[in-house]
Amino acid sequence: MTITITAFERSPDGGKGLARDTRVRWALEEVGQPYRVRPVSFPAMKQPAHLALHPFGQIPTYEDGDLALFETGGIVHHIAERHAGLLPDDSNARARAITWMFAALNTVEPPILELVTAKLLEGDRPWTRERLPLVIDRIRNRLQQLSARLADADWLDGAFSAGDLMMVSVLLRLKSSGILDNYPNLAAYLARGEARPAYKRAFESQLAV
Ligand SMILES: N[C@@H](CCC(=O)N[C@@H](CS)C(=O)NCC(=O)O)C(=O)O
Repeated sequence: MTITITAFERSPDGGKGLARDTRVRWALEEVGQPYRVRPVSFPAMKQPAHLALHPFGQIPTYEDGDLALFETGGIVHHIAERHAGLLPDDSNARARAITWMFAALNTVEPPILELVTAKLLEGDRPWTRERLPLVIDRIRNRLQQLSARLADADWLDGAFSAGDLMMVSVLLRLKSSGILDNYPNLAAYLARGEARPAYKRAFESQLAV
């Protein structure tokens, strides 16, 4: 049974790899699992057939035989539990790696998404000029803390894990903003993630679509 994921038929980022199917592709590439991609259009995402897979009408989804999943946290965690390569064997180290996945999605990604909303969806609102510095401050606060924890380590907790995959995926959204320039260890961390052969394969495959 081949794993099938969904992705944008036409990604709004024009192939920069910021759509969230990239992190699922990356996880599958890291563990060496082949997969198929079913592209979906924006209207199709809101139709019953796709809503049956994803209650919020979004991508990506993941199908493997009888199992259908949505939410990248759940999908990447499932891939990491089912295949070797993304979670350590030691149970405490494994729990910490999973904690970093949650930290990426629940603590670091929300302020970064606020910036995306402020710039792309609310850029023309009169209050955006005042709001933007507050949003950027919240991001800087999180980056400062993350940078302090990472220090001069390569990865967040020993070897590369699903926690790093998720954290790098979340930080990628800041790449063009210049905000990471103040945190050289985070910029280097991002570059290390992007340099992984599995990430490169994931990036190239989403770009091809
Ligand atoms: N929390 C969800 C977010 C999914 C999400 O926001 N997907 C975006 C693409 S990256 C999407 O489908 N946007 C279109 C829409 O919401 O209509 C996850 O991590 O899977």
